[in-house]
Amino acid sequence: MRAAPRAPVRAFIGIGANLDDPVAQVTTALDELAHLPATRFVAASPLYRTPPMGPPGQPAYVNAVAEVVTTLAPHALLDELQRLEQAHRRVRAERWGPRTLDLDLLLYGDLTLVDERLSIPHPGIACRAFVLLPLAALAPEIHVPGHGCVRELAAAVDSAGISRL
Ligand code: A4P
Ligand code: MG
Repeated sequence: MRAAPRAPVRAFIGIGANLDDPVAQVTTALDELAHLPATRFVAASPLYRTPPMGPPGQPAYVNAVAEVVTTLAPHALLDELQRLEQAHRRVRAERWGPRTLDLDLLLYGDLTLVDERLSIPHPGIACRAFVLLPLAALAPEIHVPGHGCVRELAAAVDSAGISRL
C-alpha cells in the first residue's frame, strides 16, 4: 500500500556562503531551490553581507533565506539540501569554517524535532542576526517554536556590521 500524501508545509531555508564568489553561490542556490522536487518556491529574501561567526580570518559571508512550500518530509528535504551543498563542492573541514555553500533547514511549519541528523528549529535561529534579518524581511510574523516572533527576535539581536546588498 502506498503512503498517504503529506500535506504541504511552509519551510524556511537559510543560505550562507563565504568562498568562491559568494553572491554567485547564493544566487545559484536560490535557483536550485526553485527546482527542488515536490516543492514550490515562494520567495527569497534580499542578500546580506555579514561578518563571519566562527574562526577568525574568514572572508565576510553572504546570507539569505528562502521560503518554500513542500510535501517532502523533513529528512528528505535535508537530503536535498545536502545534495545541493555537495554540488557546490562544499568541503566540511572545520566547524563554522569557511564554505562555498551552507544550507540550513531553519523552520518546517511549526515542527519541533531533534534527532541525530536534524534539529528543527535550527539551533542558531533565535540569536543569529545573519539568519534573523533575512528571515524578518520575508516573514516577520512567523513564530519560532520555543522562541517567539521573528520580528521581535530580529529587533533584539545585534546586527552590527551587516549590510543589505
Ligand atoms: N543538522 C542538524 N540540524 C540541521 C538543520 N536544521 N539544517 C546537521 C541543516 N543541518 C542540520 O552541519 C552539521 C550537521 O548538522 C549536518 O550534517 C546535519 O545533519 P554542517 O553544515 O555540516 O556543519 P556546519 O554548518 O559547519 O556546522 P553547524 O553547527 O551546522 O554550523 P551552522 O549553524 O550552519 O553555522 N557566519 C555568518 N556570518 N554567516 C553564516 O551563514 N554560518 C556558519 C555555520 C558559521 N558562521 C557563519 C555562517
Ligand atoms: Mg550548517
